[in-house]
Amino acid sequence: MPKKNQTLGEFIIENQADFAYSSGELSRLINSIRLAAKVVNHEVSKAGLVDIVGAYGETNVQGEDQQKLDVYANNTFIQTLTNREIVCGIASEENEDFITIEGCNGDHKNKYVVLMDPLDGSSNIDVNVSVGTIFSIYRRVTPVGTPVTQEDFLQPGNQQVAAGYIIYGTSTMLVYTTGRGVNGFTLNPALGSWYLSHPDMKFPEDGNIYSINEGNYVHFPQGVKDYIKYCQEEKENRPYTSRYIGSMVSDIHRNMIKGGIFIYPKSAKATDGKLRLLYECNPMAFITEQAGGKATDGFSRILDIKPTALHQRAPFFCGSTRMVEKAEEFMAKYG
Ligand code: AHM
Ligand code: MG
Repeated sequence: MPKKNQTLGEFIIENQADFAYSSGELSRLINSIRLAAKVVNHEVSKAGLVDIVGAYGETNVQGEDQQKLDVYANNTFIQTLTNREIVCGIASEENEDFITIEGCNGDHKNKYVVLMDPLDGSSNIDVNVSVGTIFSIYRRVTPVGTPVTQEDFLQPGNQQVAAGYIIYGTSTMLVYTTGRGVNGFTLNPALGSWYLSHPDMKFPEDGNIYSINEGNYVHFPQGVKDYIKYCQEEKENRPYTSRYIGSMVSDIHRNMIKGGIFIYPKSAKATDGKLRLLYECNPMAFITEQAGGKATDGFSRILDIKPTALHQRAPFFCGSTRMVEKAEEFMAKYG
């Protein structure tokens, strides 16, 4: 049973058994992610000073090149993981292809691959709205001792050994799962320590918040249009509340705490939806299921989709189980 006020470091040590095939490698990997997250958090929190120190993409007053924050986050996570030689490969939403990491003396001995969206919702930075980092960890399927291949990254989400997100919000939180529930840690920026603030997080089984970009309404499938009308109907505990930040990590984080559904459906404009299966949907789906919620593409389980391309997209229905099931009922009417 997780203890309150525990630090993330203490939690990892105490829960070693949670890490499948525990050789310490996965613990070290999570440790590297928490370090990179602190570095990115420091930079994100200075974003409002951009007019003072110089805009991103320009040279600042110290003569240093200011990187765009999503590029900065991408480089920070990649460098932190690469320098510690604890993964054999990284795939990022920001990179066209995956990166192979050779390991010590080029021995390709490391077992894990990381897939990530280094700064999700980055269009929100300019207006001081929360953004997030999403990560997903798998054991490689190709033999240790050889370079990773695309096959190691194109595994269905049900093979994830860990997944998590960092939310750079009013406080900064790291929420993750290793397949035994979901725990949330809040950063104390003065000390640089993450404290267990949200042990054993659970989606309420039902909720009253729906999160969808209704501006795209005319392009949505009929099932989604009907579900939106259902949410707005004056009946039982409805109408529901509509909340859409446009930063998926924040929208799903709020819904996990309060009870709700997040939908990014396919549309006439985006025939497979917008969100990326490997970097966004799979990790959020794993966390959601581990928190007792449900994540589908409107018809079937996200985690059972066999990926065919690194940057493939998927429609995403995610949240409190009863709400997702209700949305699926409407979807099923139109096949
Ligand atoms: P990004 O990875 O380019 O930041 O896009 C993902 C984001 C999600 O966080 C968010 O839910 C969605 O895009 C918002 O898209 P839209 O503006 O189409 O509603
Ligand atoms: Mg994204």
